[in-house]
Amino acid sequence: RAASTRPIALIGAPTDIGASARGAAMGPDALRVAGLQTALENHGLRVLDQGNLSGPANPWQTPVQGYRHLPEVVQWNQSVFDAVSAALHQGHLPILLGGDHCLGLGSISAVARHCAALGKPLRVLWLDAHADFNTSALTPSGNLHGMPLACLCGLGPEALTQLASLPGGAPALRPQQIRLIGVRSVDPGEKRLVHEQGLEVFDMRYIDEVGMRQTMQQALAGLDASDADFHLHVSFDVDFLDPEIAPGVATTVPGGPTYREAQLCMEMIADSGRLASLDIVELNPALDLRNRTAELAVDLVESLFGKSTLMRAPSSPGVRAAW
Ligand code: EXY
Ligand code: MN
Ligand code: MN
Ligand code: MN
Repeated sequence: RAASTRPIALIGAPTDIGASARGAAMGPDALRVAGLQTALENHGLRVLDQGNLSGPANPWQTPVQGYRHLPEVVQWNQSVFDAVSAALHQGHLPILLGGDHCLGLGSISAVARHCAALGKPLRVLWLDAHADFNTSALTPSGNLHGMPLACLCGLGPEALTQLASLPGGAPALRPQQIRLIGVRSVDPGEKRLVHEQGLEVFDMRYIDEVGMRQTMQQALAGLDASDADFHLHVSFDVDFLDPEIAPGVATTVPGGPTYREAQLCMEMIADSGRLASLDIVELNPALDLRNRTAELAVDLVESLFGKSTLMRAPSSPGVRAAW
């Protein structure tokens, strides 16, 4: 199926307000320097770079009641919510350029509100080494980039769980809408909560055992139901990738998807034809090597938007070239 022909809106959110280390604030510009806009344009897509949002500086303080920088995190996410909402309203496909993963809150709250208003079913793929499902009681760090998914499910401070302001104060997401992919580092209390909430998790052990192909088939299952026009949101934490290929993140965890596995993951999402919004988060140029991780992220995002090296229909055995 053809990739979306909607214009793409690039929205930069240069902050590391929810992170464990400084540097992710430079993510948006590193992705620009790596040629994100041109790469997408080369696939025939229209791309509008809306520049960077602004927000409070990182005061780099210790946690207060289990949260680090909560007021600043709220402010940044409110700006992201407004910008992503506006892009969706104009019929654009928003790509949030983070910034750390706490910003997924504002982005996905906007998507959830948009889908609720249109009566569209929503599914979220969370590509991450972590589950990002901590609460103030469970967090070992107080860093809000470890909590956005729990907040989206209604577990967290009201200023964050109510960003979408859905009717009846409903949370932005129900756990059934989420697929966690690539997970390999979860805190003990966080693990219990993920199970209690019933999230569908495709951890690295699962990917090792069944392969990326079957993993993605399952994660994308049901999206092609002809009676439902699904909105698919992808929240791409760059630490999803194996640190051997993606060193430019602060929270590296060994044993992530290889280059080929990551490509297959992105290509299968593209084949679903449902991608309608995206976050690219946690890229930390201060830790990168010659912008290699940013360039890899751009390469993968190209695949996500339909760049393919296939010489045959997916999964067909026709290896003989057609010319
Ligand atoms: N689970 C740890 C914490 O909550 O502090 C680490 C979270 C890292 C989150 C990264 C970005 O996805
Ligand atoms: Mn994350
Ligand atoms: Mn992560
Ligand atoms: Mn590619």
